[in-house]
Amino acid sequence: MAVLTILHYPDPRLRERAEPVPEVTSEIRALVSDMAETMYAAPGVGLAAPQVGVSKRIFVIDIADEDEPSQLQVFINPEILHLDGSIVWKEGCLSFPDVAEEIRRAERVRVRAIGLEGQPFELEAEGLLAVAIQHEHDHLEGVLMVDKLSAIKRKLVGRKVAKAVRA
Ligand code: GNR
Ligand code: NI
Repeated sequence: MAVLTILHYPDPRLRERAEPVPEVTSEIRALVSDMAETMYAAPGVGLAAPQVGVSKRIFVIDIADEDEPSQLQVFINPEILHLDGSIVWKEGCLSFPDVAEEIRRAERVRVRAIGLEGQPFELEAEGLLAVAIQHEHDHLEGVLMVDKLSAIKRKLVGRKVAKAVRA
């Protein structure tokens, strides 16, 4: 187990499209375990493999409150099957320290993925879980939350991250 280094914007590795996972091996399970440890240490509600420099289609999410038992959800080769509705959420991203911005996304999402035992599953989510699934899925496509902001806000966010990373 290890806490991995999280890449910060504008690292070019955050812009790559991640590769599908051909098989859930013990190496993949070890990576997922490190990703979960990294997410909890941060702490964050999600983490995608490209954020730790691994170009694979994997993300982890845990939206349980701090006073609740942890509920790790692992998504390998996730596919968004359906989106509907609209919701604005104040999002953060571990690759954008000190940034929180309101972003509009779908309110509900249906996703198919493979779990840690290699089993396919489907899930319907709304609220924070739906937002987090879309945020993490974007990371696998090299899409970042700043891409959803106006050019002016994007520039401000870039400067804020540079300052936070220097500090
Ligand atoms: O920790 C995180 N919080 C968060 C809050 C609202 C919407 C999305 C997120 S994801 C983020 C962790 C992260 O950067 N995942 O890629
Ligand atoms: Ni993020």
